[in-house]
Amino acid sequence: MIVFDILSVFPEMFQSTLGNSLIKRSIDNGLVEVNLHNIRNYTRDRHRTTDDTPYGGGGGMVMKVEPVANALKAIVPTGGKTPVILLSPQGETLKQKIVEELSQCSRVVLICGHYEGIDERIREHLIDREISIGDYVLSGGELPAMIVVDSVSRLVPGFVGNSDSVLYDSFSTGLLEGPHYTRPREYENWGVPEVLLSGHQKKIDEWRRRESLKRTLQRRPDMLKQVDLTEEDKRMIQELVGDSELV
Ligand code: 9D3
Repeated sequence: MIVFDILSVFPEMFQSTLGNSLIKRSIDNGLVEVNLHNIRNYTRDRHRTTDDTPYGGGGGMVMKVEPVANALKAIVPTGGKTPVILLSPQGETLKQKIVEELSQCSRVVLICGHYEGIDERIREHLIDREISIGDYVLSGGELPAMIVVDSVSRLVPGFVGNSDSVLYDSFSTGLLEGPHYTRPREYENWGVPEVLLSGHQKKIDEWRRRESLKRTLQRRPDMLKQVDLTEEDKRMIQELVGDSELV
């Protein structure tokens, strides 16, 4: 069971996603809980202001510290075990390693920005961690927060269909998957590799490993440096590079 508390000025953005996905099933099954908190509800001024102009001038608006601080005081249990995460383009890039780490938490707080910037005191005093989902510019932290919820939730034991498939996730094994095929044996004149139809399991396993290494070598050679390769793997890679089967 994991609880996500999401702070946003657009909490409605989450409803369609959470109501129409595999996560919905986990929510219904009580494995995942998502609490949406509108930052605006934690403002105390007449105009319910969540942002303001920057000190020192310049364009754009800056997310105010008080509403976020008020919201966190109301939401986060004292004791300091719950990670408070800011979704921001300046954060560390989300990787499966981080996803695995977060899936061990019983509770995670996600703060979504929607501004050109945030008051630095939020970063200095209120958050534990800052996460980006990659080097491209989005309009806010809501989609990134949903990506965190999605990627973490599927690792929660009991999540629909995660029994052993998660163990073979590309980013857990450290290699990309090779090609898959299913019926029919022939479509138009597009066939299926003979070895997969041979019934010779050892040969099939060997072929799959080789294809997985080949694909990783072609598309993500950077990943090969992070993975523990067997002597057999190294031999296969030598062969692949030598044959320049890669073109
Ligand atoms: C004009 C402001 N931008 C200067 C380049 C900074 C900026 C702040 C906030 C740009 C985008 C955003 C909104 N994006 C997010 O809050 C965000 C994000 C993203 O844009 N890309 C990847 N990951 C993330 S996590 C949160």
